[in-house]
Amino acid sequence: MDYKRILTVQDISCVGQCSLTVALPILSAAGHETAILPSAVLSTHTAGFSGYTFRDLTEDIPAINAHWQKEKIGFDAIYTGYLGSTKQIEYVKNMLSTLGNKGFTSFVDPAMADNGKLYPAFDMDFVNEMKTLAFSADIILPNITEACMLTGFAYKEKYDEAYINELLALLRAGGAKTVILTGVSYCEATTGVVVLEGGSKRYYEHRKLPKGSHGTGDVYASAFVGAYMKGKSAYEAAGIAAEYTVRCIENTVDDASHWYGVKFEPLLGSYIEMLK
Ligand code: PXL
Repeated sequence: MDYKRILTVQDISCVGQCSLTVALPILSAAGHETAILPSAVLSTHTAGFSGYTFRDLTEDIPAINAHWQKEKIGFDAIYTGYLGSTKQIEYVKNMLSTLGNKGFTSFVDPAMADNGKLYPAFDMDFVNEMKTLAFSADIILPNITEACMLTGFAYKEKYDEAYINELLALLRAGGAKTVILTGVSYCEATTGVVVLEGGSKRYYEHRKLPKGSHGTGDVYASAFVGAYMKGKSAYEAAGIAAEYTVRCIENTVDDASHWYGVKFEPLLGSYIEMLK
């Protein structure tokens, strides 16, 4: 009954524990049939490695979409992450409108920026096209930097609740439906996630570790999608994903050689337990 077919569209960073190498195992662990569409193939992710290869798969997408339509393959959800090009965003929007089963849910993680900066591969054309994808989705999962880029709001490292409320209002004015705003911290010891759904806004607060890790946005979004598609509410899914992500970071922080991602695999059992 709750066996869903989910398509996730994001890159394969062959090494680096992000995007598809994270989303596929987490969604599968949640018990979903997981189809993948690689947006690009990179030798590693782009945050901290240099000289990585990048093969853009944009031009493969229309034929893949056409084949799936011919075969009448549909999805209960499509979850998009790091995309390879501005043109690709347009193709992905088309997939959202052609490949959904009845009751379909679209999730967009506008994975393009963090800590006030765009990732190296992207420019403002990409941001502008991402706005149209994000504002058409049922659920978006931006961090504060991405939310600022989607709305043109000034990014601030230090902020208060009034700033976050203004940012949420701008997202809503842009057309956002449900918003899961990640990495919202009002004090030293904790951080959390704001869940804006319908007329309600709730904050899921959790412990903050002294050091951040790469790839946690993808672990978080994948765990959220997995839980939501198991029938959890947005707030419950936000909490499960936060708890799982924090455990993954705790499992990694002491290993200085493991700077490029989080060791999420040994904690998959605890994620499955939380979904029960
Ligand atoms: O985790 C986001 C991400 C995904 N894919 C690639 C990246 C990054 C972040 O830098 O470089 C290729």
